[in-house]
Amino acid sequence: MSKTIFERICAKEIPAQIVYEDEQVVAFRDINPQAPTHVLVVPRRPIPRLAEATAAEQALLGHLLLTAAALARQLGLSGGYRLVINNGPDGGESVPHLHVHLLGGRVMGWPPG
Ligand code: DGP
Repeated sequence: MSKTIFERICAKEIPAQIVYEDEQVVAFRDINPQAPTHVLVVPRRPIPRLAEATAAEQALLGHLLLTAAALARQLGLSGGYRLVINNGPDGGESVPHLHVHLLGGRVMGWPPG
């Protein structure tokens, strides 16, 4: 199987504005930002999407969310922010590698599109 674009970013094979990384996750600026702050937090392990995550990934999923919350603090999103996980075609997922969108720096509308 060929690598996903996010695996290639995690491996530094293609450039991205990385804002955080550790042994489990990498966070980088979205190439097409939908808010003044738009960061993607991705597991290094290429889980295609949330629906395919298993109980074995429970700790990793928690780490993804806690990393997003820590980054929101670090990036100064004190007024609030939104986390989004798009799952499957109806959910608007375009890259088949699980990722959490961290969006902030503006007031979010509801319902989302
Ligand atoms: P989704 O639609 O939830 O699968 O979101 C995928 C996001 O990934 C989308 O907001 C654009 C972003 N993206 C796609 N390719 C690249 C890339 O090569 N670099 C970066 N930084 N972001 C990318």
